[in-house]
Amino acid sequence: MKFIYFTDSHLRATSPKSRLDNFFESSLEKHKEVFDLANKYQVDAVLHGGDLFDRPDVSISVVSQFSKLLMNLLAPFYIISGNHDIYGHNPDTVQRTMLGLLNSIGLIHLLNEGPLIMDKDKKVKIYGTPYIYGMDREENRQRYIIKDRGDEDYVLHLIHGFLVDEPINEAIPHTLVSDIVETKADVVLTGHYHTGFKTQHINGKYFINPGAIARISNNLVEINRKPKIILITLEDEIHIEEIYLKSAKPGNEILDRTEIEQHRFKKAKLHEFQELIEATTDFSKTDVFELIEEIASTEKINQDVRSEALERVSQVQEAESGL
Ligand SMILES: [Mn+2]
Repeated sequence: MKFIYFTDSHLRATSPKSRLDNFFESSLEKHKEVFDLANKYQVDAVLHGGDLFDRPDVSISVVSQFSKLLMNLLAPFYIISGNHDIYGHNPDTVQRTMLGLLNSIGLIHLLNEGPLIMDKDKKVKIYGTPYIYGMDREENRQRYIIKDRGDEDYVLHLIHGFLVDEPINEAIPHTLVSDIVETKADVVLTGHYHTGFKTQHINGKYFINPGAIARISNNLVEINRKPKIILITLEDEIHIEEIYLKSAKPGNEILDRTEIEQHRFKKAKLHEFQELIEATTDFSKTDVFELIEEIASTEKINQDVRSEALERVSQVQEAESGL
């Protein structure tokens, strides 16, 4: 059986300030190429690692134009929700989002609950673990680990979380591949960390994050990174192939470096530091949920108060979204 995997599309109508091109048009071109590849390779499913949309309430025009592309995709499209797809980092809100809308009309299929079984020449079980608040805190590590296996030939596991191959700054909650090698999944597919990492092959298992299909930030890593997708072929063995997208333009054509160039001599060190931070995190440093968490832990505020604060912020976000 064949699958295409890609992640972090961040579809939105407006262009991020770092981009020189029309971000949405470029996004549509890339997705068209991905779906054309899926049709050409006759894959059994397209798998997406989450953050399809940049916000839970992206505009109707974004959803309708993307839906037109989806209608030309022959294989089913399976996805888990990422932090950007939902309100308040809470996957229970997904039915009230644009991702939930596409799921309810059957254009995409959410894998947030329960595994899917596909049975053709091989029996394949696909698990989905959506992003939740505090996903990469130690108490949530078990979400990354599949404990049981049945009679299936292969197990795939889609996860939206900060999985990395090497330790990074401790201040940023993350999970290491070495922490989850006991998983019974054969192929672990993650997103969230836009830079991605080199595919890890450990004890016969694959740990894969090809990096975001979208390039949002103008740091050096992103400028040199070329968007790619993964072709997974499950026969008697697992074959993993990387395919770079032809429609993705070179980073220096689409990402604006002027501000950084101007400061080249004066503030080189500062920018180096800034780029390190940006490369290791894709969420805003002023994320209200991170702030609540920080205040709650430094001020030793109890769990009930913390949960209530998070719940209220998520209600306000949703009320203000206009959906
Ligand atoms: Mn993302």
